[in-house]
Amino acid sequence: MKTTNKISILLIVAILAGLPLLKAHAEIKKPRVIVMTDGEIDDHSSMIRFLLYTCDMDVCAIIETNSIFQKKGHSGEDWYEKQLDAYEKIYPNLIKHNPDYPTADHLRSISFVGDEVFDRVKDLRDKRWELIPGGTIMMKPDDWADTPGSDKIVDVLLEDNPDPVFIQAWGGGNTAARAFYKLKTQYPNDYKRAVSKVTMYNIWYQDGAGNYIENYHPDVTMIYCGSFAGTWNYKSQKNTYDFVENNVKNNHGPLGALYPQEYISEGDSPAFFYTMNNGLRNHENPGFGGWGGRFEKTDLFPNVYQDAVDDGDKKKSLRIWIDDVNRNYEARMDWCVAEKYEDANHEPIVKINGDLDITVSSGRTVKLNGKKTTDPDGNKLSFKWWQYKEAGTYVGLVELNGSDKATLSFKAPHVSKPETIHIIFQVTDNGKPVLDSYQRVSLLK
Ligand SMILES: [Ca+2]
Ligand SMILES: [Ca+2]
Ligand SMILES: [Ca+2]
Ligand SMILES: [Ca+2]
Repeated sequence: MKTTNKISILLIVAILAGLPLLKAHAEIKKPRVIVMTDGEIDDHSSMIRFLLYTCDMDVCAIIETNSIFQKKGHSGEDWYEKQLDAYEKIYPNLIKHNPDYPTADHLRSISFVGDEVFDRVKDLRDKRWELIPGGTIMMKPDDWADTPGSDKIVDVLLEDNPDPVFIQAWGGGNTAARAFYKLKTQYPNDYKRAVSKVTMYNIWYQDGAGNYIENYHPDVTMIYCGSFAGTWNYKSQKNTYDFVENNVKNNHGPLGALYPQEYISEGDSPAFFYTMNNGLRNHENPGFGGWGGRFEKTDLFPNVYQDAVDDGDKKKSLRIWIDDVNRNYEARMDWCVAEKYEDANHEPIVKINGDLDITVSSGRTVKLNGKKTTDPDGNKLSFKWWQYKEAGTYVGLVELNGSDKATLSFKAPHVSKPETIHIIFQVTDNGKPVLDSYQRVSLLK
């Protein structure tokens, strides 16, 4: 059959506005997240950063668990309680910069202890290299006791809310495994609806839950992140001693003062970078890429993803954002102590005119207008449109006209089958520190 020579191109200019700082952005739905932390020392560091981004997410629960590395867990200690107390002290200041921060009492009300049973992980550390997608199932949670943490997961997933829930395993996933088991056996009519909402972002599989969930709960989207190692974990970022000393631990309030390490060391932070509401739409699709990295489907299961290898480099998709992420953190730390809004920097508010899902034909000129982008501090803005090549299926590079202007035009290329192209509109201010916001344009043709 003869194919038409006019190929349809779907241009999706998704609203990827900057972090929703102002009320004008209240319509953007914040990702619902559940954190599971094993309380390792670098989890303490990640939690401090996480707390400063709770205004950008809908935090449903924070659950303390164990892992094959922290076999007894750390809920019996008070590291987390101390952080919430410090957060409470800076809260009056934080809300001057973003009114959406939850109170410390609210966070306390959604904090739980989950699975910290030593015997379930005691023999697994030696087998940790087998705890990968497609690995052997080494446990089943059938006869385990429910925990306050697993029951909270059940409650959140049973809610009559179809929006995705992002469960982050900073440690083991046993608490979630038990929750999924309970849903399957005690709520069979709700089970599929409940677990289909879940994307679970795993920092490795730090117990037997990953391989169990892959096989027994295949409707759960599983992300296996191994590339945190070498990008965000212990000492993988060079020369961060001064950053931590000057921008976190000293003169930035009681929360920063609790940062337990002398350098940036946050192996688990990519799990919540994935749900950053920063315009990159990272969490809408594991293949999109963003602060939390980019992932490709394995051929083992329909809903299991692992680190994408971009340009032959598994760590590239996390590494390209590290500077942006840390400068943004520097500004958040300033919010802890800046008495007035004007005394700290805030991200640009990115806006692209018109429909955000656009269909165009091959050969047509696509015009995108980001002129309504503003900065809440009145900073000077610079613009960069760039093609996120790995995120799209189209292998070529598109010629972008005006890539350093607020408006962009380019010609939609001719294709022989449906393809996608992702264009990022990156807006950078000239405040201190310099901050970026983004908007993604995805072209389906
Ligand atoms: Ca405790
Ligand atoms: Ca951890
Ligand atoms: Ca500072
Ligand atoms: Ca600014």
